[in-house]
Amino acid sequence: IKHKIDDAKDLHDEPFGDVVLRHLIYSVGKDKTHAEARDWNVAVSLAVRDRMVEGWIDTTRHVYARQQKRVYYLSMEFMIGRMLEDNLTNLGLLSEAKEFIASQGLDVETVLHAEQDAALGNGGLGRLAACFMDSMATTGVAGMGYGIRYQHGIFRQTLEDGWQMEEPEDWLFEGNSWEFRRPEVVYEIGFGGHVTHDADGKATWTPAESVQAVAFDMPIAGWEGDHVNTLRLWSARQSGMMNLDTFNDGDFMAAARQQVLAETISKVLYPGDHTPQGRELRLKQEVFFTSASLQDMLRRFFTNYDNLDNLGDHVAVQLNDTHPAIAVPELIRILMDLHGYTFERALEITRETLHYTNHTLLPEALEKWPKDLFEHILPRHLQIINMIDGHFYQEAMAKGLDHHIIAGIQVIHPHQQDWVRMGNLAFIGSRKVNGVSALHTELMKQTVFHDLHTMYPDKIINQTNGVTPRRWLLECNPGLAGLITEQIGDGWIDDLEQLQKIAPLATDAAFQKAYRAVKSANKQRLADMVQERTGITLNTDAIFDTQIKRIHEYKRQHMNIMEAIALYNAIKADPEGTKRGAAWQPRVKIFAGKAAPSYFFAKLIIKLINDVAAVVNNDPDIGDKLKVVFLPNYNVSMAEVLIPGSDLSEQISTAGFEASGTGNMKFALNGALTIGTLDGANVEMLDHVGEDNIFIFGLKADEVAERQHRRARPSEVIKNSPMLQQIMSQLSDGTFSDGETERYRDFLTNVGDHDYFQVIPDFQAYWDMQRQLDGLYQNAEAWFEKAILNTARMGWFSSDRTIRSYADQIWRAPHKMSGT
Ligand code: 26V
Repeated sequence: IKHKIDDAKDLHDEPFGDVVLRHLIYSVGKDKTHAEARDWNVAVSLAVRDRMVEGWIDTTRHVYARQQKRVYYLSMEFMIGRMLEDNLTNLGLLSEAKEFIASQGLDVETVLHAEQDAALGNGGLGRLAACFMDSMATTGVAGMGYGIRYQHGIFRQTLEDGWQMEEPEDWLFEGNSWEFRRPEVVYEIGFGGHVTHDADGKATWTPAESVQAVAFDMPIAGWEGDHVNTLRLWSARQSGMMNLDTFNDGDFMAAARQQVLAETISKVLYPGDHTPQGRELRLKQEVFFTSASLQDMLRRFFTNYDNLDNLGDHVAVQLNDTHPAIAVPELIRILMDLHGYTFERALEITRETLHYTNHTLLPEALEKWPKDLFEHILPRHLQIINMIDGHFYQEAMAKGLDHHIIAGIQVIHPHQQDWVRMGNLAFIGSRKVNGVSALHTELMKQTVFHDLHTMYPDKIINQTNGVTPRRWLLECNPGLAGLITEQIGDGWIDDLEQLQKIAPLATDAAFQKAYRAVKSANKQRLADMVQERTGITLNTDAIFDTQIKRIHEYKRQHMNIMEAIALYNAIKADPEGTKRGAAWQPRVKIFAGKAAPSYFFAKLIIKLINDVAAVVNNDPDIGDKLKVVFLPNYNVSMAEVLIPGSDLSEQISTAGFEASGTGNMKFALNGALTIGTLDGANVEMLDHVGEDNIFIFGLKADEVAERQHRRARPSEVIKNSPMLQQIMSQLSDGTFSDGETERYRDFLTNVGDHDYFQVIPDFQAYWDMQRQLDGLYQNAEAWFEKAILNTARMGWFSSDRTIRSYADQIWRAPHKMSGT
C-alpha cells in the first residue's frame, strides 16, 4: 500500500525498526537502556500509527471526492481490547515488528501485551461494535463510529473469598497511543431550561446548563491497511472557561466543582448490561454523545451539500440499541428549530436516515425513562415526542388499528403517562429495524414489536451477527491460521467462506495431526495462564470445557456448575468408572465473566462456582478427572487465549433469550465443538456446520414460552431425579459452603421453586449430551473431524458478511466485494 500525501515524507522507505527507535527517543523520551516494556510498546505503536495516518488521510480524501455515502455507527459501547496487534496485522507489519522487538533482546509477547484493554463496554453489544469497525474498514464502507471516551471502562473484577468485588479501571493512566485529541472539534450539549414559541410557532429552546463534547479520534485500519476509518469518542468538559468571577472571589473550590460536575458525564461506563438503572447521569450520557455526533455529522454534511432535503441519500445512521434513540427527536429538533423544516418533513427526513438494531428482548433491559426526568432534562425533546405520538396516532388510525393497540405502542402511553419508551421511539423514528439472528428477529415480530410490526410489515429485517476473522482467528490463533494458509493460501482472511476448502481435509490423517498439534499447543498456553492466575494445574488431556460471557440467569452458568456437581458426585460414587463400565473422561470446567454489581443472584452464581471449585479441586478421589476454574476479570485479551485453547463451547441459554451470541461463533471458528440450545445464532450455526457437528439439547423457544406462561413448576422433575435431588440437598446441607446452610437458600428457591429459566427441565438432556461428548472425545479422529468441519463451515459468520448485508439492505451504501 502506498498513499500519496503531499507533505508527508515517504515513511515506507525508512526501516520500521528505525522509526520505532526514533519514537522511543523523541516521543517517549527514553533511550534503549532505560526503556521498559511499556515504553517499547508505545514506540512500536507510534511507528504503526505513522503508517496508518497516510491511509487515513487518503481515505478521507477519497470518500470526500467521490461523495461516497457515509455510515455512522452510534454506540454507547465499544469493547475493543488491545489495539497494537490488530493494527500491526492489518498493516502487514506484524512479522517485521516481532523480528525487530526480538532483535532488541526483548520478549515479544511482553512488549505487544504491555497495553491495557480498551474495555469501553459491557459485553456482546460493545464487542459487536468493535468487530463492525474492523469490518467496515475491511469492506471499504465509509463508516465512522461514535461513542463516549469513558475515563473508566468496565470495572476490574477481583475475588474475595469467592465473591465478586469491583475495582475502578483506569485504562488511560499510562496514556493511549492510538488517539488524536481534536480540541478544535467541540460542540455544546444543552440540558434543562425552557422553550418559547414565537408568533409563527417557531420554537426556541434555552437550556439551563450546557457541557462541551470534545472529539478524540482513533484510526481504524481494515485488512491490508488501505481503507482507514475513524472511531470518534467524545469527552466531556466544562462549557467555557472556569467561571472567572467566582475564581476572582477566591472561591476556587466552587469553580472547580462545576468542572468536576461537567466532566462526570464521560467519567465512567455503566456496568449493568441487562439490568436497567434509570439514572439521570446515564440519560445525560446518551444525550451527550448522540447530540455531539449528530452535530458533527451535519457539520460535515454541509461541507458537501447546502440543504438537508436529501440527507438520507448521503448519510445512514445506525443506532446500536436504544441508547442513542434520542437521535430521533434531536434530529427532528435540528431540522425544525435550526433549519426551518415543518414537523412532517423533519420526521420524513429522519425516517430516511436513522436505523435501529435491537439486541435483547428481555423486558427489564428495554429502556424507558420517567417522563418527569425527561421533561426536566429535555423539555423541547419531550414536546417533539408528543408531536411524534400525535402523528403516529393518525398514521395508526389510518391503517385501521384499534385505539387500545395504538396506546400500547405509542412512545408515551396516553393513559399511563409516566414513561418514555425508547424502543417504541427508535422503532417509529427509523427506516429499518433489525434483529441480530434469525430466531431473535422472528421473536421480535411475534412478541415485543408485534403490533408495530403489523403496522409496518417491511420495517423489521434480520441481520445475523458475525465476528472479525482478523482478531478472532488470524491474531488469536496464529497456529491454526498458519495451518489454514499453508493449505489454501491467505485469501480466507478477508473472504472467510474460503475456509470451505479445508473441509475435504477433515479426515486427512496428516492434516488432523497438524490440527491436533495446534490445539494442544493452544491448550498448553491456556493452562499456563490458568496456572499463573489461579495456581491451579490443569491436565491438558482433559476436555477443556469453557463458558465465558456476562453472568446472567438466562445464560445459565448455574446449570453448568450444577452439572459439575453431578459429575463430581458420580465420580465420587464410582471413582474408577467400574460400575458404569468405562473410565471417566477427564474434564476441566472453565468459567469467566462479570456480574452486574447490583445483581445479587449473578454474584451468588460466581460464589457457587468458586465454592464448588474449592471442594472438587482439593478432593484426592477426584484428582485430574475434574477441575473447576473461575478466572477473574474476564476481558477481550483473556478471550483471545481461552477461545483457541478450548475443546468445548458452552452456549446453553434458555431458548428464546440469547438474541444471538457471538462467542459461540468465535469458538466454533477455532474448532471447539458447541454444546448448546436452539437459541440465538446457534440455530444458524446448526444449519451451517450440520447436525452431526454441533450438540443441541433442551427445550425449544416455544416450549420455554409455554412453560413460562403457565408457570410450570420444577418440583415434579426434581422428584423423579435422584441426581437433582442430591444436588439440591448438598446445596442446603452445606457440602459446598463449609457447613453453612443458609448460603444457597435464595438459589434453592430460585431454581427449586420457580425456575423461570428452565434449568431443571433441561438438566437431564444437558447431562446426557455431556456424557455423549465424553465418549466422543475418546475417539480423537471422530472428534477432530467435527472440529475441522466446524472451522471449515463457519465462514458465513464473518462480520464482513454482516457488514456487506447491512450496507446492501439497510444503509444502501457502497462497499468492496469479498476478496477484491
Ligand atoms: C442494556 C442496558 C440496560 C440499561 C443499563 C445499561 C445497558 C447496557 C446494555 C444493554 C443492552 C445489552 C444488550 C446486549 O448486550 N445484547 C447482546 O448483544 C449481542 C450483540 O448483538 C448479542 O450477541 C447477545 O446475544 C445479546 O445479549
